Order: sequence, then structure tokens, then C-alpha cells
Amino acid sequence: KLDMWFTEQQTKDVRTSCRTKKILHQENTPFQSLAVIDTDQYGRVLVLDNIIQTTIMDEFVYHEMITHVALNTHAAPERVLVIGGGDGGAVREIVKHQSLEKVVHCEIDGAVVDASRKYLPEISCAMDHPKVEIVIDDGIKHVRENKGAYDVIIVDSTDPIGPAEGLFSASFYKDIFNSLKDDGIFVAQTESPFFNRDLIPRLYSDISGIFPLTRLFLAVVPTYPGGLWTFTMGSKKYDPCDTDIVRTPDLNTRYYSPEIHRTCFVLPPFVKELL
Ligand code: AG3
Repeated sequence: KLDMWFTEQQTKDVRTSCRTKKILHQENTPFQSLAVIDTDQYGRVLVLDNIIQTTIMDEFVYHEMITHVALNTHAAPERVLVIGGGDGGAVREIVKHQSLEKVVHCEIDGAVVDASRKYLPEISCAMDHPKVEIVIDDGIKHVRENKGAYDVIIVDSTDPIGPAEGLFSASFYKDIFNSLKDDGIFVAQTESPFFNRDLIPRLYSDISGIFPLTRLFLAVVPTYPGGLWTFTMGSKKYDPCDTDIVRTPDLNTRYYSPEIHRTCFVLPPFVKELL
């Protein structure tokens, strides 16, 4: 049998590979190359521009952490916006919240949504939920056109190269600030503390310049470069580190928990020194 491997070039000097059973889908969309592959170790994997976006093995860590930390920090999130995250994993977690009235899912590339619906049903399963509205559009444009509209905004982007570059800029964070209500919260995935040591401090200082409260938290996502991943939160009012803030609804999660909510803000010195 043919020995087939998918290789991601994680940095100029590092590549990692996984054995690939089957290429389920491959296309060039107007924005990027898209593939869904089936692997022995990770199960099905969504790949954009040759970069692993999410895998069946560890997607729960990332999707639970990019959503529940912010949603449980807010007193009662009703209107939530997801920018990017075309696979639907963040939306699947958001609809678990009782207070939710509507989640707008704004993804620039409709082909990602279609491929996830077809090949990643475990991840895309909430796309047809009655509270979900999928908008195929540019997130930068969407926040500019929707001022004061949201309780929580989640930026589930690809890496800061290619189509997502504009999602890592101070001007975008200002537009996000304006698109949030007076007690709104924003979270973005902000890459690896091992490999993105210039990016993280830049984003943290951009966000600190706009939001009264900025917090960085960590989670372990083995299929991402370095395995340890950062998320950065900007908040207008609520502090996610207030110990009394976490109500404990049963969200049926596998990584997130009230203890993880408290401890994910505890940073090792090599991460602290970035901020
Ligand atoms: N967003 C992509 C995280 C960045 C992964 N980077 C990498 N593998 N080099 C995840 C999308 C999942 N909804």
C-alpha cells in the first residue's frame, strides 16, 4: 500500500507529518486551497493552504476554550459573533449556552462551510441550529456595519498570513470594540508562545490600547505548532479572572471546566515575559 504522508511546514525550519489514509476532498477556493484528509493518528483533518486547522482528535480543546471562557465570563450572552471558524466548531459550543438568542457566523469562504458540512459532521453539527445565522462575508466589513450589536465576538482565524492577515490588526480590534455592547467581550486565537514570540506581544499591546481589560490564556492543542496555544481576550467590563464569575452550567465539555477557567490564565514565566 502506498505510504502517504501529509506534511505541514510549521516554521521556516520545522516540518511535521502525519500518515494519511485518504484525501477526501481537495479544491482551490477563491481565497485559499482547501483539503479534508483522513489520518490514522488524528482522524479527519481540515487543511487550509497546507496548514492544519482542526482535527477530530483535538478540536474540542480549541473550540471549547475559544468560546466558553468568554461566554462564561459574560453575565448572560445573548448575541454572539464568530468571525472565521468556517468548520463550525465554535458555533457548536456557543449554542450550548442557555442565554443565547442568536449567533451570527461570519465566514469569508463559503467553501469551508460546505466542506465541513459534508466531511466533518461532528464539528459542523450545529450549523442548522435555529439560533445560528451563517453569513458568507468579510468579518472586517461585518463588524464595521454592525455597531453595538454583540455581547461576545470570537475571532477564530487562520494564521496571520494570507486571508486572515487583516484580522490581526489594531484597526480591526477597534472595529470589534465598537461592534460590542458596553459590557462586551472579545477573544481571538493568538498562536504559539514558542513560535510566535513577536506576534503575541504586539497583539496584546494593541488590544490593551483599546480595551480596559486584556487577558491571555492557554490551552494544549497537540496538532498546532508547539502544542501550547494562546488566546487573547479584550473585555469592556467583566474580568474572566474574578473567581465568583464562573457559574457552572453543565456544558458537557471535555477540556473546559470551572477549574480550567481559573487556571488557564496562570502563565509560565516564558509566556508572562511576552506581555
Ligand atoms: N484556527 C486555526 C488556528 C491556527 C492553526 N495554525 C497552525 N496549525 N499553524 C482554527 C480553526 C478551527 N475552527
